[in-house]
Amino acid sequence: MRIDVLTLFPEMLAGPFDHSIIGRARAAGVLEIAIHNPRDYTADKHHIVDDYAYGGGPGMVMKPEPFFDCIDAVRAMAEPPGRVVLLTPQGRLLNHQVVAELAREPRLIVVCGHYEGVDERVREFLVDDEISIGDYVLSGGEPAAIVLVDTVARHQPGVLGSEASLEEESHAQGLLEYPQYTRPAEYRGMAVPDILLSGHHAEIAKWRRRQSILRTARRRPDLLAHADLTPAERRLIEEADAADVDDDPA
Ligand code: 4G3
Repeated sequence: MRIDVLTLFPEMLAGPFDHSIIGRARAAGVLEIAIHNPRDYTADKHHIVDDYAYGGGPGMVMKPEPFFDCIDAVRAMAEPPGRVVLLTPQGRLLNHQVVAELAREPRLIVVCGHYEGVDERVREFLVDDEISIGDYVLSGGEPAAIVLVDTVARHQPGVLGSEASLEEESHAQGLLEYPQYTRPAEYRGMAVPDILLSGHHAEIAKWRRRQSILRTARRRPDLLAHADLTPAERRLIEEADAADVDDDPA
């Protein structure tokens, strides 16, 4: 997969794209990332990328020409043309399903907005998809682009340790993750649950599933609507609700 990122602040992205999951995906050759600055596609002496809003009002608006010219040039660099994604608070909310959908694309062109927004003609005629990483406003789209690229990178085959780990992850199953422990078995009087030290793999799997379900019911009941639960597991939640049986402090 190839991802082209358009940003007026390329320095904000260089570091994050060189390390951890994204760095590994690039090193493995399953993800190619190229960063472009629309300012480099301006023709005027001062390389102006923003202007006052027609109709007045506070703040600046990003001009259309640098985006159109930059995307024309970027599209000519490789095939296929690529879906253009704008990161904006007005976009559809990013979640596991949206990530899985974007991760199947052979190419994405990700646009980071700034100021009070971009000229509406960019949205209307250049952008295919508007995505938001959450209901809050950022100073610019760059942190959102890092989130998007990271989540899409971990869906590329061969990026995670084993193919199984993505499916087991939080949200893939519509459930939150179960509690994890490592050594020591007791630390400052806090013990690891006995079951995890028992070596009974089937019992451990049952305990983890139960923890995932109860934790999701308590913290994110909205996720249960789409979770794949057996009737017995649905009853478990009702019983826990009635008895308030829950070891989760949250
Ligand atoms: C306004 C994305 C601001 C319009 C970007 C871009 C939050 C998110 C910006 C626009 C952003 C988000 C830049 N803030 N929740 N700020 O994903 O197109």
